Amino acid sequence: MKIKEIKVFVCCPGRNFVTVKIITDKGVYGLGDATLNGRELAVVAYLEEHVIPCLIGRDPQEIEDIWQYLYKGAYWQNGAVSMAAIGAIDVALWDIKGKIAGLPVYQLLGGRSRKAVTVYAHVNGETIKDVLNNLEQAINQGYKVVRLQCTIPGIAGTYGTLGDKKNYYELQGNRPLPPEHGWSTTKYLNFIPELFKKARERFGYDIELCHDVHSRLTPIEAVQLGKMLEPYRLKFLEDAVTYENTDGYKVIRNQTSIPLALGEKFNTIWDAKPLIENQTIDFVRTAVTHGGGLTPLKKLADFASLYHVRMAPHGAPDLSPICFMAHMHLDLWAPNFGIQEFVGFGTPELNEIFSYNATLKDGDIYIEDTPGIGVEFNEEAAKKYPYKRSYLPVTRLEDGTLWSW
Ligand code: EZ4
Ligand code: CO
Repeated sequence: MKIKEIKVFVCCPGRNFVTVKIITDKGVYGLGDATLNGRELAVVAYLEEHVIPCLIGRDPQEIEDIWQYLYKGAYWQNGAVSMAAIGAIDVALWDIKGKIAGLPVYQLLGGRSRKAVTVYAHVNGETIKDVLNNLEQAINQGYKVVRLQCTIPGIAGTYGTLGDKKNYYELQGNRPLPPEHGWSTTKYLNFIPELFKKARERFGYDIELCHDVHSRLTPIEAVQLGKMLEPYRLKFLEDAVTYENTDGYKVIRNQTSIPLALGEKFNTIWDAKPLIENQTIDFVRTAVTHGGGLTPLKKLADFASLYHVRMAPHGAPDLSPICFMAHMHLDLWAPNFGIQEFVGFGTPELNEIFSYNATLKDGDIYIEDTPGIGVEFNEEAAKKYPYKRSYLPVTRLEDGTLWSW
């Protein structure tokens, strides 16, 4: 079997997605997600100019060798652009292998370790009251784990909240230049513990709660937050500090018992290695798309399992349904799966382009046993929604200093 052609599609059903399709000489094809929010066309160029020419004529069954060839062979290994490109190729090859075998990909990874994938929902709002009312709805819908974010009074465009928008697709799909958001650590630390205090007072401790700081704090500020949140027993605090400051996580770890999640921006197992082996984090958030595919994520999961670190893949709306389904296979298999981030099944426009069989019941996702990854991509529908340049926001302190996003 040989790779005959590789196509790259960019579509914008509310937000941009980059999709890779590997077509073989036997007619079997595979799909991968190469979406890198705000830098989509850099990945397209990386694929079209540098990756695809090397792959035509190769045996698509040699997933490991192709991964090593693209990663080590480039000499300039890692980085967000290259890993999104390699990740998409890798997932498309697993999709092909599953189709050849007639098996869903989780079977190829080692079979299922659980009946379904437990997810955490996003709950947010403009006031604590709004957030708690939305949390009540989420609990009634059956969610067992929920991420709480609330607008901080006096902070324009607080991370994780929707403002007057209905959903994340409406929020983030049309930003021809980066919007500027505000930040004040003092206002944040004075406000956010109250949200979790009120949530526990009203709903008790059965519902599991998490929170995403989005790398806005310094290590010692994260210690203060961790200590203030300890009584409310979070499942995890995500991205307390920017991931480059690996030693900063030791500062947090040594002083608060709050569980820590990190890694949506990791590109390789090497980014995660010191944090895992020093046991400074509890959940790894690396996505299949941004971490270079299922091949390295399987290794990351096995490595993390040695240290009781669990997998909690990034499930933001700027990952396509192909990544979502790849995560379903990874999560069904990984013995050290923790929790999957989930922001809903998307918009009608998105589902016109990508179709897949997944159902949500009592906060768990079930997938159907389809060979491969289990996603279909409608090329004609994708053409109706052409690429639109769009950016993630930047964050500034009140005095104008550019802050971490
Ligand atoms: O930063 O979607 O946990 N989810 C997040 C998201 C991501 C953006 C960029 O991928 O932190 O908001
Ligand atoms: Co996050």
